[in-house]
Amino acid sequence: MATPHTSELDLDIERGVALVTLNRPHAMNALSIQMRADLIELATKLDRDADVGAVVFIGAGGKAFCAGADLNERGQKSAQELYDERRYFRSRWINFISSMVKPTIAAINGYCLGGGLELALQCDIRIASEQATFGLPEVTLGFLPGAGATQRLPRAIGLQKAKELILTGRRFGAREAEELGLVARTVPHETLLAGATELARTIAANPRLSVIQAKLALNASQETFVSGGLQFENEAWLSCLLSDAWKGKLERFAGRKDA
Ligand code: DAK
Repeated sequence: MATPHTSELDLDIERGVALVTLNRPHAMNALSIQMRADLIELATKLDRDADVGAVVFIGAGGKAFCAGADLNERGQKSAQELYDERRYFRSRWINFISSMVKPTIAAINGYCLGGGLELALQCDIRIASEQATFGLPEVTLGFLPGAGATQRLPRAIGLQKAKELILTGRRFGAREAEELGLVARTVPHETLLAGATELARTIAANPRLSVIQAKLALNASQETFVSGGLQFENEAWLSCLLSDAWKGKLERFAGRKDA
């Protein structure tokens, strides 16, 4: 049973895993301005919460992960209002999940469109229900994906495929998403939440520092030359050496051999 956190988000924290549910099923969990503000605030809070080792994002209602921007809300605003809103939100929204140090998983349980897919692209790992449908329809609406997809999608699936998907705006299913490498795996609809939670638990059970440092080193691989990334990897490795987390693990392993 989901626990309300705000009027449009649920939050449940159990055994090191925070489950964040986008809760606007009447609107296919489309991103209202309020929900976006709440998500930004919550991400910061969860990143600082010592009880949280990994975060799973999912949509309420079983039909949609998130159908993108709330088009009804946007349609009622003037260009000036949209301009002001974007000026405020863009820098906060564009990296609010990707800048988290805790690992994040998008459990994509249905429609994952536009800004919804851009939100999922900020997550470290995406798992999809077989019923999931993806798409970046912005160009068909007279815009372009403006919350990161033009940069993150090519890195995830390659430039040519990203161009095909963004320039046509076509929808595609979970199998294709898996073949493209956009999702790590596709699972039966009814097992999605359990699968994503189990994955998050496995990650959260590992020593916190090594998980965080590994994530940051992996992120660096996408943003620097190899030589810079290898340097970053070395610094990340050395900082793990200064923690005690590894000692017990290695001693137990060595003791097993001695016994
Ligand atoms: N926003 C608001 N409400 C939405 C919604 C959305 N994005 N998507 C669905 N809903 C609402 C529907 O209006 C409907 O509400 P009621 O009529 O029941 O009150 C309810 O969810 C159920 O939707 P449907 O009856 O349409 O359900 P179906 O199963 O038939 O279809 C669907 C589901 C997700 C395929 C369909 O609803 C759909 O195509 N939704 C729109 C998806 C979409 O295009 N999302 C936008 C992605 S692009 C901007 C302009 C554009 C953008 C940003 C800014 N400016 C002008 C600044 C675009 C950004 C994007 O994210």
